Amino acid sequence: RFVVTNGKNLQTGGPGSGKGTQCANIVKYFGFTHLSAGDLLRAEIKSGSENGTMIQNMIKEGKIVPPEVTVKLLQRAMQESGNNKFLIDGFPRNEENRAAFEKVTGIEPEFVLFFNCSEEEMERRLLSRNQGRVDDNITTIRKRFKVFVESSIPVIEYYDAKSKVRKIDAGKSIDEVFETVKNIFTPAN
Ligand code: UP5
Ligand code: MG
Repeated sequence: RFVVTNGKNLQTGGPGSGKGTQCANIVKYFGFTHLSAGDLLRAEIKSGSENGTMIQNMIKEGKIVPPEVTVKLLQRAMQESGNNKFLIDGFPRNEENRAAFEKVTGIEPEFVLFFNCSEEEMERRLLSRNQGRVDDNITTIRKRFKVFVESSIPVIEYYDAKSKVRKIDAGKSIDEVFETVKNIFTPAN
């Protein structure tokens, strides 16, 4: 069991592994502020920002947006939240993003949740999501999986070497996965 005090926790796991779904549950139970890097980037596109076209093109290709953009959005959202307990969802996706975030914010995560799920299951979930995301098509999904394996897994290994990773079997039902998540966040008595 792990005791959360002033948590800054990262949520990672492949595309469609259920990060957003479980973050919503964690927020309800444990009072964290949920910051999805992907949601912040999509909001930035909608806001008509000068970076919007670049971000949109990268998301369509499953590529990782440079940290100058993403870290700034996360920092602003943290400041505006008025909270000091954050769940940062879907970030950092590569070493460059991780290093930039820790340098700029001075924040190291308390722990990192890794939602482990097979590609077959993640693909099934993404193709049946139907929320009109430009990256939920089979061509982009394959690219996202490749980027996850090549760039994001090394970040998980980096945190694992620091004993910060809590690996979760995310292939089960939403409720079953949340039972595991709850145990990780509940202080031991
Ligand atoms: N679902 C969830 N859990 C389930 C379960 N246990 N059983 C059955 N179904 C389950 O879930 C996906 C779908 O599956 C939903 O329909 C859900 O109901 C169902 P969700 O919780 O949305 O999964 P999540 O892991 O959040 O999937 P998401 O697609 O959001 O993951 P990605 O990591 O691909 O997306 P994200 O928004 O983080 O990033 C998108 C893109 O933005 C990236 O590819 C990249 O181009 C860019 N990006 C950056 O460049 N930098 C960043 O730091 C972040 C993003
Ligand atoms: Mg998500």
